[in-house]
Amino acid sequence: MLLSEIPKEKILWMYKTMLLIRKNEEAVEKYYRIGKIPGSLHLYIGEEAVAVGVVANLNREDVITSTHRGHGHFLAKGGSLKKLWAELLGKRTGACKGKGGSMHLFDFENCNLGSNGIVGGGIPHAVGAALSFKLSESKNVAVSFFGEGATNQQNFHEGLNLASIWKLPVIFVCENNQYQISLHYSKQQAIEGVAKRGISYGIPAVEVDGQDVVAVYEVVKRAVERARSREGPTLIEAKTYRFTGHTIDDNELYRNRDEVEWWKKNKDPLAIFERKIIEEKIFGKEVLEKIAEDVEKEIEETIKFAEESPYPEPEELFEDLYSTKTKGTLIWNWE
Ligand SMILES: Cc1ncc(C[n+]2csc(CCOP(=O)(O)OP(=O)(O)O)c2C)c(N)n1
Repeated sequence: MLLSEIPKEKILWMYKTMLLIRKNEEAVEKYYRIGKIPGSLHLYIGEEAVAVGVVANLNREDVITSTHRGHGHFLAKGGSLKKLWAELLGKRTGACKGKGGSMHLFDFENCNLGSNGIVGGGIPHAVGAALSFKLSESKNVAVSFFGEGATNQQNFHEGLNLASIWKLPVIFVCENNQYQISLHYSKQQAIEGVAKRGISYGIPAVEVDGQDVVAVYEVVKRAVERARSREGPTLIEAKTYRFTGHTIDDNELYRNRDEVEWWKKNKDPLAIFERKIIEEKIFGKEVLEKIAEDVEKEIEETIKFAEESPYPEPEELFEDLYSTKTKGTLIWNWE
């Protein structure tokens, strides 16, 4: 697909969002290292093209579910940077009122059913959302992001099977960044690649270069069309790479520095996209530089906001932990 086939405003949005995700993760890393962010931290640097290439095809009403590496998905789906930072710092203005932290970023306003510390935990949520779309005859779709490690987990297999037999409007997006903590994916499964797993469930599957946002955009476009026209689910394996350790405290003894440097030098999704934009004469360098300036400013202002926000009061600790009555509407009487 040529860039000129994508509307210019969308290209701008894609570039800005990828840059925002990258610069934000870099700022979060710095902040964590000076002891300002409690809990664990899984950065998304290197994988930006997947979240952005996918979400560029979605409407606000389409649902996503995310992972423990979820800052990028949250921002791509329209989540507020301020709510993200306030959540990281444990402040009341955060996405989960300061009680979730990095791994639990929910944003119902933008139909993000949340990131999740349970590997593969978002898959049943996406399948459930897709079932509700089918039963209510809505045209919305659900997307579940997960890592390749999650494809060895039972939620993946049950989710794909149900989605297939019920022909649900759901897209399974596997971000194959090659490592499950310290284990290379070739040691996690006997067959090569995740996409092949679609065969056993009768689900069309495709492998795509996850470092090329245009390639991701193109395959997801087709998957979304399939879902909206009730043709059923699709499995997408985006081949990607995390440029940082599994968590921020990972000493990465399981992989070679040359390998990491090779990916940074040759497969940086931002550099690849920037080159395409310039070469295909979509925008000039000065437009991209202005976006970079705006992004830096937005992050700076956001950190100030999060720092100045209050912590929750101790008596708020037990609020919002359990759901009470469902706010859903009964759309199917199962008696
Ligand atoms: C059900 C479950 N099993 C194990 C873990 C421990 N764990 C946390 S992250 C992780 C690796 C996940 O790898 P992958 O799904 O490929 O995602 P990535 O971290 O590479 O993005 C594991 C095993 C967990 N959180 N949940």
